[in-house]
Amino acid sequence: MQRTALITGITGQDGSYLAELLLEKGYRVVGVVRRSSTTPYERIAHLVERVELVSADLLDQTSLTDVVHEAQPDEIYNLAAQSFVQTSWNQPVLTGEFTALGVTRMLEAMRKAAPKARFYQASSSEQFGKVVETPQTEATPFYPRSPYGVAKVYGHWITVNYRESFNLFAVSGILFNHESPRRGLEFVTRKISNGVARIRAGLSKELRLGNLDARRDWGFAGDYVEAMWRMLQQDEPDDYVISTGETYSVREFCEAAFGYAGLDYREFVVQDERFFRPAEVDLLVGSPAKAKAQLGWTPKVGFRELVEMMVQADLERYNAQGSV
Ligand code: NDP
Ligand code: GDR
Repeated sequence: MQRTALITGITGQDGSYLAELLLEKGYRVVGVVRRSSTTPYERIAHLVERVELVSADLLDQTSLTDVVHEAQPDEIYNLAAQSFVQTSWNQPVLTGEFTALGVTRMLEAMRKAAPKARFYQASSSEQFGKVVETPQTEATPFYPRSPYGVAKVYGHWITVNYRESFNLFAVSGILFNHESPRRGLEFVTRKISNGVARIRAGLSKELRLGNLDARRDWGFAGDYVEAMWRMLQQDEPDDYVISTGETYSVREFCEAAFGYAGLDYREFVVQDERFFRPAEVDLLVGSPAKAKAQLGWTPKVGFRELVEMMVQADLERYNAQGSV
């Protein structure tokens, strides 16, 4: 019997990699897209013939319940969210509606329309925020530092609560930063790889960034969607940290990215107050020990390989297109 997966956020970075993975595994993939006057399917343009796209919005309970009822999925991956941390200070209420209450709406949709399905919630290392211990594990208490982080803590606990209250197979994957050539242009890694390519193409002379000393545990998105899938194949629902266990600063990312293109980042990177945050998460590093032991998951792509993959993709894009 062919299995069916429903993905919210299929047009996002992770949704596109997850859809590829599930199609390879023979799933019927149903992707939720929200109504727009344009068609923002850039990341899944190569997949649109192979997936079913259905229209619903995280803000609208009826539309979510209807798509779950119609698709009758075996697995639901709730990836949709307002996912940019900086924006969450400017749009805190909307972030709460999408990123926090949106999870309850999806869980309600599943409870009413497909209670036997398995549910994955996209939780985040931002929940650890001002970390109380290092490295962070599944047992580390949360201390979020942005409206986004606060909303994700809600999403995490409502998932745990629905599992315990209604005996649903609902899991929360606490994923650390994961990047790729498909990362949105506003996130720091892609901003840097794109900035390097623009400078190489003669389109920019500098790259303006915020806090260069912030440290992150960066992995490759293609590896992380594999972990999501594995979580839903376990006998019992449980929560997992997914990370590389290594940490690098934004400065080190710049050094590697500009270096790969034969440039010295110190000649181009300018620190700009506009990109500093009202409250910062200085050092996030996760322990993937439980994921390794129970899911048999380890990241395949290392830091340097990730940086080079991203810069190479942007260099090629500018070469192919002339300018963007
Ligand atoms: P993206 O920002 O690339 O994608 C977000 C997706 O959510 C898009 O498909 C977007 O649709 C969709 N979406 C936003 N609002 C709504 C709405 N109201 N109704 C329906 N769909 C909506 O995120 P990523 O792929 O990077 O991340 C996936 C998930 O994982 C997110 O929940 C994120 O918070 C979380 N996460 C990400 C990490 C990372 O490092 N990437 C780490 C930890 C957690 P549209 O294309 O129309 O905008
Ligand atoms: P993050 O990712 O907030 O960790 O959230 P982002 O790439 O935006 O920031 C990482 C760190 O880089 C510093 N930084 C800058 N960030 C941006 N965006 N732009 C800049 O110019 C800049 N300069 C320095 C930031 O201060 C920060 O410390 C991502 C998202 O995918 C979330 O959805 C997800 O939950 C977390 O990762 C885990």
